[in-house]
Amino acid sequence: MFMRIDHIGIACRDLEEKIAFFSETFELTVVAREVNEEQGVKEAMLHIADGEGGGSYIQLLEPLSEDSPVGKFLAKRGEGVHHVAFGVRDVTETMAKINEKGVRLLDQHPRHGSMGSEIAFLHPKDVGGMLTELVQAAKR
Ligand code: CMX
Ligand code: CO
Repeated sequence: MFMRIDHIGIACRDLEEKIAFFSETFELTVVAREVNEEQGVKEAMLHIADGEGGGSYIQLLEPLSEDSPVGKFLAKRGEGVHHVAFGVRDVTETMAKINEKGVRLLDQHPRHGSMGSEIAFLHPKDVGGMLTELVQAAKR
């Protein structure tokens, strides 16, 4: 089902400060910066490696508002790992397969993710406390 870890999403208060930290400390390169209004985030993707069906990244996330998913997370838990995203071949197919096993989908249909990807989230309470994202990378 999972081809690779696509990214680790990290909630932060100051995107520019965290981009500087991650790129300088770990010698990572920012390959995309986007504002995703639907997800309520301003984000940056830092490339780590290339894998089957797409790359793997660190995703830095700053909330656009306090009542967005990342805004609420920061208020409750502070900065840190927010979600883990797995690369899948076909997100719609994978959502259906996982939902059949009783895991709640937070999205009924795939949404737009970073760099032209299609994404969907699984409820953290059904995945041992880990907010889980499925990613079908854009065709290269
Ligand atoms: N990881 C693990 N648990 C989480 C969590 C996270 N990121 N976010 C919330 N939770 C837990 C909370 O701690 C809370 O648990 P308790 O009841 O035990 O305290 C419970 O889930 C409910 O949390 P809440 O603060 O009341 O928030 P909501 O239920 O309103 O929303 C969630 C939680 C996961 C449904 C919502 O954040 C969501 O839909 N997320 C998916 C979309 C998203 O996160 N987008 C931003 C990233 C975009 C991208 O990657 O591109
Ligand atoms: Co993500």
